Amino acid sequence: NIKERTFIAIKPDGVQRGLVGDIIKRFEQRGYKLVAMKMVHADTKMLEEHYKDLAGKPFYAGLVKYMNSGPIVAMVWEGLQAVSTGRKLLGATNPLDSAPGTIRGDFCIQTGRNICHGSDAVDSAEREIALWFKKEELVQWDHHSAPWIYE
Ligand code: DAT
Ligand code: MG
Repeated sequence: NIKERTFIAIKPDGVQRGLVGDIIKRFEQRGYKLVAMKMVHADTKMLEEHYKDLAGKPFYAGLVKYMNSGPIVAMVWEGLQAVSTGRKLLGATNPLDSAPGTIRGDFCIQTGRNICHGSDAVDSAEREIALWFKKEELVQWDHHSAPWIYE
């Protein structure tokens, strides 16, 4: 499905460290289409909802605090297997296990400061996109290189 969408976010550490451009570039140059983007300083309620599946984890409170510590850049990227390939572009959750060449493998060291988020499945991507974006914020446009990216 070349219309598959994933929710990608640059976390507060990625923003503070000046990595916004580098992270966007990885998705852009791979051929994915940006369909929504905004900078937002998310409140605790929003972040608790975003990470509700992790509510029982010992790191949950620290995770929400970290995500609330500054603005994030929230994005929706579209294209063939955007969800699973997006996760590959990000690298493993623990940056020490992330391969060099991935975003985490190139730019960070610890799980609790792993600079980016990506949806882990098509259904969670749909939930996260609906949580972070209004319908009208998802922009309909034609990627001029589509015929050069897809046969
Ligand atoms: P991912 O972000 O790769 O989908 P996840 O959904 O399991 O990973 O966890 C969400 C975030 O929570 C993760 O990016 C960083 C943080 N986290 C996960 N496991 C952690 C741990 N053991 N210690 C500290 N933070 C952790
Ligand atoms: Mg996750």
